[in-house]
Amino acid sequence: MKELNFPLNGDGIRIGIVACRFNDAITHQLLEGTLARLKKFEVKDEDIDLVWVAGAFEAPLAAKSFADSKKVNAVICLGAVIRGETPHFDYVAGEASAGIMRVSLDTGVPVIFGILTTEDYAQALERAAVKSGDKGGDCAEAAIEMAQIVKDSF
Ligand code: INI
Repeated sequence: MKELNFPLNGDGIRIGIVACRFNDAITHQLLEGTLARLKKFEVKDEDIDLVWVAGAFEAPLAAKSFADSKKVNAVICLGAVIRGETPHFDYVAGEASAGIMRVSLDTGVPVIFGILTTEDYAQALERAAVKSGDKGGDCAEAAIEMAQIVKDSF
């Protein structure tokens, strides 16, 4: 058996970030954690592109534009869909997650699902804040790891 193991190394990896303006205070927390963790693992600032979209529903298409450009090794989508705030939670959250997975599989470019889906605002804040859940940081690590797997492994 050959187990593929390598330390996280973001040097030379290019990242596209799609950030949702809806619930933007949450997205900013996620973004802060993502950028800090990308830096920690040596992703260069000039190798990061950021685009803002209206909400989670728009995230898959923006992610596809990044992926199709072939200028990034991974895309990270950041946002929050909060059940308490919308009767169409299931549509927005469901389409965002399905769309992101589809873009990833269709293009071969890893697209990381950093869109929180929570019951209420407090839960979203808890998961997003750098000092508590730091989901944005986790997404940065997942993006680097997947970029390395796709680039280097097989
Ligand atoms: N978009 C979100 O990112 N989060 C939400 O919680 C949300 N709610 O509550 O509706 C939301 N709606 C907007 C949606 O993503 C689109 O931007 C909009 O429908 C225009 O297409």
